[in-house]
Amino acid sequence: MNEIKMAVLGSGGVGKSALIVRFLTRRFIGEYSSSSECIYRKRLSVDGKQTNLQLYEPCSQACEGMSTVKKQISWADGFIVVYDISDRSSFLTAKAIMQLIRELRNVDSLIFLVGNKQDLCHRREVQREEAQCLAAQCQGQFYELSAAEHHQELALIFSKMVQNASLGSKAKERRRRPSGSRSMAKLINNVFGKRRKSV
Ligand SMILES: Nc1nc2c(ncn2[C@@H]2O[C@H](COP(=O)(O)OP(=O)(O)O)[C@@H](O)[C@H]2O)c(=O)[nH]1
Ligand SMILES: [Mg+2]
Repeated sequence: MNEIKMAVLGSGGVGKSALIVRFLTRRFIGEYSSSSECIYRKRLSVDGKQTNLQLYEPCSQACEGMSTVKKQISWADGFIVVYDISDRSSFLTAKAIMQLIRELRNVDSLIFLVGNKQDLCHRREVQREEAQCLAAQCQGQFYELSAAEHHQELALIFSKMVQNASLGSKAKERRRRPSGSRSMAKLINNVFGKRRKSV
């Protein structure tokens, strides 16, 4: 079974829980607990293959030290870095997180930069162009939306992330496993009737 691990990062109050809960339940509740870190799990079918998606959200308080962020960065296959378009400081935090991800991980790891709370565009403090530019600099993709109002866009972002992550892991597997050992795996598979787990 495919495993995809995503970390949803960003400063407190930008709407990380709102985005995740909206994606998982289609509902926008409005108030979310922020006192503990959470891993949400969802089983999906990606290109006909069963996939376990894990979404990690760190707690919004206290545990934002560098070593914690570094641990989260090494754990995940993909990152959704969230800021609030009506809060400039949240964009600066997102920028620091993106740069740290690129320092610690190679360009294979996926980063989606998401500007949330688009419904508050009358209080906009971050221009789209600036965010687009940051995403491009960090080889990431950029989206702007509102967890409160846009369920479909949100579902699209998550499914893109899952699809890209699963393509990425397939490519990695191909690179790791030369064709000789692939046919050996097939042989073992045929003999024992079980697929060998890739390491
Ligand atoms: N107006 C508006 N408020 C939002 C949106 N998304 C989240 N919020 C609100 O922002 C606050 C913080 O959201 P939360 O998901 O707890 O943020 P987190 O700390 O990043 O997990 C809550 O009061 C949410 O209702 C949005 O798209 N628009
Ligand atoms: Mg939260």
